[in-house]
Amino acid sequence: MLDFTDRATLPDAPREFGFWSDGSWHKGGALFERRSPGHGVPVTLTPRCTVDDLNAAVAAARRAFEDRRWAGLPGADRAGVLLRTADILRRRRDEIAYWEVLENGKPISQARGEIDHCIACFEVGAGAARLLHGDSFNSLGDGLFGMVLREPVGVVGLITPWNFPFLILCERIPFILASGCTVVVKPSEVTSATTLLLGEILSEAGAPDGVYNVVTGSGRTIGQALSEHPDVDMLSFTGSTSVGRSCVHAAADSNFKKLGLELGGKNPIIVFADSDLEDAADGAAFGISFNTGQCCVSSSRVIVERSVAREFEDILAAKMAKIVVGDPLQTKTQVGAITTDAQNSTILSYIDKGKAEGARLVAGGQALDLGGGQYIAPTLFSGVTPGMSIARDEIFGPVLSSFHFDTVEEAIGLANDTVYGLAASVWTKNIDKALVVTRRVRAGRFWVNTIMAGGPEMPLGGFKQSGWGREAGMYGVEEYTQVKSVHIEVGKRAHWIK
Ligand code: TXE
Repeated sequence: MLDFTDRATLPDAPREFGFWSDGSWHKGGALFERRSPGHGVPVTLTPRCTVDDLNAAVAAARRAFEDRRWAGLPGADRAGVLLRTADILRRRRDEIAYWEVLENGKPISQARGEIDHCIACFEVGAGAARLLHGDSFNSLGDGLFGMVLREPVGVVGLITPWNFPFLILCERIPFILASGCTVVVKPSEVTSATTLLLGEILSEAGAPDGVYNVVTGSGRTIGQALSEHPDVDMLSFTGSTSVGRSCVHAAADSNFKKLGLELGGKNPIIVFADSDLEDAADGAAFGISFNTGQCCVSSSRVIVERSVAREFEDILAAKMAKIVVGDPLQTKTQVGAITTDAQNSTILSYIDKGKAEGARLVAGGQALDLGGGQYIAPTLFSGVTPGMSIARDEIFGPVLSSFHFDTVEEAIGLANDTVYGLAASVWTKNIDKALVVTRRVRAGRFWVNTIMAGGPEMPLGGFKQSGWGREAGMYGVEEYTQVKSVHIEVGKRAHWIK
């Protein structure tokens, strides 16, 4: 029996999972072995599903949608399932967090906080299931009444990444299910365990068979087949911009399925001289180190007013040096392991590029040998100019680039000088400056004197090449619906043929 409390240790042998389809576990053929990025030992075995497995799951989701076992229920009944799911997650919180740590490498205390956020997502989703409604038009004259119905889109395909396997899932699933849609999920092949566990949790909470299905495997086979599946009505994809682009092509080439996309970011944090520099430095250190910077809303570009730049960078570098990097199973750890070998190489190559392109290394800048896993020290480069690759590319690691500005216009220009528009923040005590910058910086999520705060009541999503559509809250649930205009004649029809 594994212990999931603060005394948690590594499993003696990797845990084997089946895949979840049509309300039960199924044995897969070939298995994928996942090694813990924090410890280097095998922790899970998950199926490499076939396209036949995927087709069966889509067929189950289609049946569950068409016979109205889910969409036909009162919203209150769907809300009941989502609230019971929240209760089960509360009970199994430490267990889900444990598998998340072992497959992803994130610190256990962070993972537990993420599960708390996931519980909130299910609670907000339950509210959305009850509140979702359309509109009416009483303005069409006495002879006609208009209603706008909100109807579920149908079968949704959901493709998720490895950086927040359970959190990104839970920022979508409650809202997909609240709308009355059914779903087939394809998690990242390296972090599938917790997405699979949600299958048995939803089933225990009363979700009918076929409403939630999980098919595991590689992006190139299962992800691609899901994105081009002719019987999937909508695809929600979170991941790299390049795969997002291939999903757009796949949707167009198959059935013009509706798309929701949350893609990359190169998020600015603007620090004015009149801000509380200690607060701003703490926000910047957190913004780039949280989840080892493998976060789509990581604040990876700090844009600081020149008159305080040196002072600010000194405070920031001192804070970054104090961050506790280490074994993700230890509760004192603040920054864990880099999740994949490929991502580890990518981050280290960008640190080399930063040095080669002439940026000044102020903090970190190296891999850390902490035994068994792959770790990188939170890193700060100063004197970064817009042409450098560390200024332009999403590194997706704990590497922060610092730019300097003299005027508000210059700060806004630097912030918007990116193809992305996912998130941004501004730090100032001047309300006028805060509002000017809030209005002018193009980003889907914005913070003033704070960072990464919020809850599932608020919508998530990006401007520009950071994506299409919004997830979470009422905006999120509405994405999974389509509207139907209904026109009702009142009284006797005025005849066309006399
Ligand atoms: O992502 P992929 P990768 C960014 C980040 C990172 C880079 C590469 O910059 O360095 O992407 O990461 C599935 N059709 N982000 O390569 O490949 C895949 O199996 C359909 C930002 O891991 O986009 C996984 O489930 N699906 C991001 C999911 O897509 C395919 C989070 C994401 O993997 C597919 C992750 C295909 N052809 C990476 N190929 C964020 N915005 O949070 C792969 N997949």
